[in-house]
Amino acid sequence: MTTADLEAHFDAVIARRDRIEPRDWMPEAYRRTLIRQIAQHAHSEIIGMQPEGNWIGRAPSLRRKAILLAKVQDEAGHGLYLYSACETLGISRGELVELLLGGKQKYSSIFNYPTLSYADVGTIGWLVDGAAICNQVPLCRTSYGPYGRAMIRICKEESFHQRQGYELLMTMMRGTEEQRALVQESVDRFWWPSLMMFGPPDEHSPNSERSMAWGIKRHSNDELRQKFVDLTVPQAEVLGVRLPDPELSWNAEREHYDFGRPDWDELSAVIRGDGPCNAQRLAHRRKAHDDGAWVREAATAFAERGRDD
Ligand code: FAQ
Repeated sequence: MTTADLEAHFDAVIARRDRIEPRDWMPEAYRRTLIRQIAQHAHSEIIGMQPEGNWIGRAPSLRRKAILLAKVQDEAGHGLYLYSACETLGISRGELVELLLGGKQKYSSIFNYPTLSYADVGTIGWLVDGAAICNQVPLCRTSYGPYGRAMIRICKEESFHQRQGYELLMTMMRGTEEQRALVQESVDRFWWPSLMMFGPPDEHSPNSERSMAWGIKRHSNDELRQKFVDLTVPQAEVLGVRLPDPELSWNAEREHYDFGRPDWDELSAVIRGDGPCNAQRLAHRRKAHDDGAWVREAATAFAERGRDD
């Protein structure tokens, strides 16, 4: 087959919204875009263990501690499925980890914000996992097979995480005045950064057009942000918390909520590495990586011994 034939085959698979699989021919730019997005996604899951991990030792009951431990372990699992999906594109997990630790690949902006109170565990479940689900459910139908299949399982678990966060906040809202104030304060801090998780507005999203044409992304950043707002406002009403946006109101004509403009300069700064916790998150990850060197060495030695036997 000529390159033109291969390209035509690739284009036909994308046009009928079918899957590209690891052994199929693909344009180099498609492969590079997938590595960038899947790696960023995997790194987010791994770095994303830190903000909630901060509260494992201080969870208020054994039950809450067990739930939080299980949730943080799930995030590790998501990172591993995603690194595996990325490896099918011809890059190793070791290389991906080096790119993260060297600051050459990104992870989600949201994990550069601190978790200052236990209510943040609930808010992360409700808003951050909620935003992650809005973004990730369409990725189950992404054009690259291994990524889409990894997303199916991840979405099931994220949906459970979102509900545990909402249940935690609901319990606190039924508690004391002080607990309700903690929830409100936490929602005030996390609302805008959660909207920023969907990425820059469409007119400033350099990758969207190409990624949507290739079926990697099925919806634009702004479409998904709107969906998240529409789903979340009624949940906030049931919970009894105020979302910190004076411009938030139902638009009967559009049949969507109108909402204010996130601070895009803040998002750029956080993506650049100047967020409140960027340095701390990477330093913690580098230390964990160094501390775990003996485990990797032992596992490699064990695998080599197995080969000799
Ligand atoms: N943070 O042209 P676009 C989770 C970068 S969920 C940091 O719009 P694209 C679950 C972007 O990479 C969180 N960087 O880019 C969990 C690009 O960089 P470049 C992870 C951002 O790719 C919950 C540049 O800006 N989810 O972990 C962000 O088309 C609780 C221009 O942007 C995913 O990764 C950002 N928010 O769209 C875990 C989902 N936004 O070109 C623990 C998969 C943009 O310089 C606890 N990813 N950038 O390399 C996606 O859907 C897309 O990659 C977007 C960005 C929508 C994030």
